[in-house]
Amino acid sequence: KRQTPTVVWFTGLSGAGKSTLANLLEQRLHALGCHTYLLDGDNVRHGLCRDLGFGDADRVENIRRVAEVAKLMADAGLIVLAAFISPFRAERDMARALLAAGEFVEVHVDAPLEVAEGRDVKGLYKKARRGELKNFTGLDAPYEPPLAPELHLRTDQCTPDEAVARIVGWLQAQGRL
Ligand code: GGZ
Repeated sequence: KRQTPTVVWFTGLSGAGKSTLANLLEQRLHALGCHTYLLDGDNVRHGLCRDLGFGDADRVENIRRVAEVAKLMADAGLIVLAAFISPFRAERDMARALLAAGEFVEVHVDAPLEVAEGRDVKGLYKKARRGELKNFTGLDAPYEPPLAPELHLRTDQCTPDEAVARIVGWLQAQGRL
């Protein structure tokens, strides 16, 4: 199966749907015969980045490491799916700059804060509102939305299936799948 090494970079608030879309996209890509690797907080913050917290400097370092690993995996020929809040434009641009032109596909997984907070799958927003969790993105830590992402998906206005179909369609139209 022919595929072009690509990093699909999902950015957005906690609860916006990054992991949901990344996991579903991975299923679709496997069905198309693609080789992929999914990087997210679950497999990174417990290992490679277990020494890092959620202050600004630690988030910067988290994204720097993930971007370097994503680059290595893309060099190995994989389609890499990276799902991190990645709140700062500068670090997302740094990740983009590590890769060849067209290899970095920035996907803004966008839902209004009220919607993301309303989902609160893990109860983290509640904790943060009670003051038990500091530096929570969207509450007392910043999120800088992308200015020119390759894809902007409003997850409060479409189903996960629809959102992922848009990503697959975009990758196919670009000749990357
Ligand atoms: C934001 C936090 C925080 C704080 C723990 N702020 O929805 P989740 O739970 O499963 O995903 C969030 C995850 C964010 O980790 P990232 O590595 O993606 O962040 S960053 O890119 O900013 O480095 C959330 C949980 O960790 N979590 N504390 N204070 N999210």
